[in-house]
Amino acid sequence: MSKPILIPILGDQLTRSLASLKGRSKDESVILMMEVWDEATYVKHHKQKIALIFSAMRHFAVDLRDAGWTVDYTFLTDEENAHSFTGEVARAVERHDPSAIHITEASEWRVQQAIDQWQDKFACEVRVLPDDRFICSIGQFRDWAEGRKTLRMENFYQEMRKQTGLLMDDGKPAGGQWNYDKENRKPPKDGLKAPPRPRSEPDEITAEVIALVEDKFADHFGDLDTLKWPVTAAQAETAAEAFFNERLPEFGAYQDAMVHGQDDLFHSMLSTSINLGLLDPMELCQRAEREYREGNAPLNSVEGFIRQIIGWREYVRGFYWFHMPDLESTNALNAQRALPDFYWTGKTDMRCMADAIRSTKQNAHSHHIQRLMLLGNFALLAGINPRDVQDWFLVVYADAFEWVELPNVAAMALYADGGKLASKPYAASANYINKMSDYCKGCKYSASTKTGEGACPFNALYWHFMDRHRDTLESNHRIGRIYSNWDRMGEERQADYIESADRFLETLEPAKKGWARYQDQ
Ligand code: FAD
Ligand code: DLZ
Repeated sequence: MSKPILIPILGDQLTRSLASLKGRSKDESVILMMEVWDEATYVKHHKQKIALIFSAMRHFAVDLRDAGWTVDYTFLTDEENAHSFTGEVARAVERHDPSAIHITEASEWRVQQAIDQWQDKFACEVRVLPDDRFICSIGQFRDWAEGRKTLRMENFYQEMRKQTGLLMDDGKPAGGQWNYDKENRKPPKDGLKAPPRPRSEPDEITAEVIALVEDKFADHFGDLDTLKWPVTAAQAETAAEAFFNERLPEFGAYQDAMVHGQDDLFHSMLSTSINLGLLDPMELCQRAEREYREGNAPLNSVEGFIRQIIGWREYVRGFYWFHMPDLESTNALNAQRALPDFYWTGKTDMRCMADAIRSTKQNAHSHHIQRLMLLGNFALLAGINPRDVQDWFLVVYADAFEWVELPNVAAMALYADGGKLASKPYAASANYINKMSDYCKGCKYSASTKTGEGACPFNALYWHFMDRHRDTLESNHRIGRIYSNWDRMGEERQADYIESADRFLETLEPAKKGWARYQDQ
């Protein structure tokens, strides 16, 4: 081979049709895949997340080799491991003396910053290609966003529907409406159960990786023996097939429902596979549309699923790149409280929070409404500082990559961006949780008791939040009118709420250092 092209493939770029592989000849290319310490330890990722990524990377390397590519794979435990992507690329440049480096842009700002230095470091040409697995490029989003007073997912989503032609009939939205959100909020009926999803049992490669994680990352959060995420495109395909056949029809109606011990409900559980590149988001949307056209799934389910992907997923990705690096440090509500320890231990009498944290620990996953309306909502109401909350969400979920985690946490859940992403804070009292779940029935706290002993803490915290942010929120047309309810309560009742919330907040034990980051230890 004359001087090869070096093609580094990152841990979430496990796609055969990746931009940097397209049009490349196998004879002239060396693919570089790197397990590196810096990525495994910049936060103390859930054990399952590290095992999933390493296993999926190792399987992908085998798959590429089987297809005839030359793959240079560097293992975490190699004695010479350079710890960082840049260090590993430097070692690979020594080994292969490439004529050029071609890489698909990183999904995360931190990693792309490092890649942007490569042209100055290496003598050969460095070419960075747009990641065309996303439907909307970073530049396209910027063009759409620039000059707008407010960014709203709904407007963006309609553009994406028109651009992709998904669920469009003669230029109009299928069924006559763009959005069937109102039909995505059915409360769970008693005994609501979804069919179990297929689990991918660990093979030899995964078993090796599990042993590695047990050895090197023993003090990281989370259970490892429950790891069942797809680690190959074929396994992800099986998971997708099961979703389309068995759960998509009910996905729409119960999208916002929560049931104790039912961790997946009718959700697709495909985010890890999509984020790693094992499944193509556009193909999934096309398949969902086929299910609707063939009469196998109702429109509220199919539109809801497509909205999550070409709407929310694309929107938060564009939003992330549009607002980085400022998004990382934004704290519009000046929230300063430390994350409570129970986020790590699960030890709380709030049955809903305990269940969501149990599922997080056990599965490295909880579904959207648990993330937003329990874990996020509590942090918002209690005024937990965004840094702590961001770290927690980045650590604990197997699908957590900063480009998707940060906008969801800082902007959607915590309103820390001051309303750039969402038109109002997603703040809710026990009333909402009681309506949308079966959590409150068996809980030590009473959802209908507003203050004092035995009252659900979400009730007093809700008004504490509203009261302390009145100056900011009263003029918000979507939320401002609740202040007339607050005023009608009278001073004594208001004081009752504030005291109840304060008493509860005093009981919160701050998280011990060292759960999220090594440098805190
Ligand atoms: P489903 O409910 O089946 O939805 C289908 C797909 O739509 C998902 O797989 C995902 O790709 C996409 N999707 C749905 N909602 C969103 C959203 N808000 N943003 C982006 N994509 C979305 N998602 C991540 O992938 N990684 C994260 O780190 C992450 N952190 C989150 C933190 C908070 C506070 C909140 C509120 C949401 C977060 N989400 C994150 C979005 C969402 O909760 C997960 O994508 C979803 O729970 C994954 O489960 P699922 O595949 O069963 O999703
Ligand atoms: C999250 C993660 C971990 C734990 N380890 C690696 C790794 O060793 N090698 C790798 O290529 N990627 C890893 N990742 C994903 C990266 O941290 C990062 O999210 C992606 O490169 C996207 O920017």
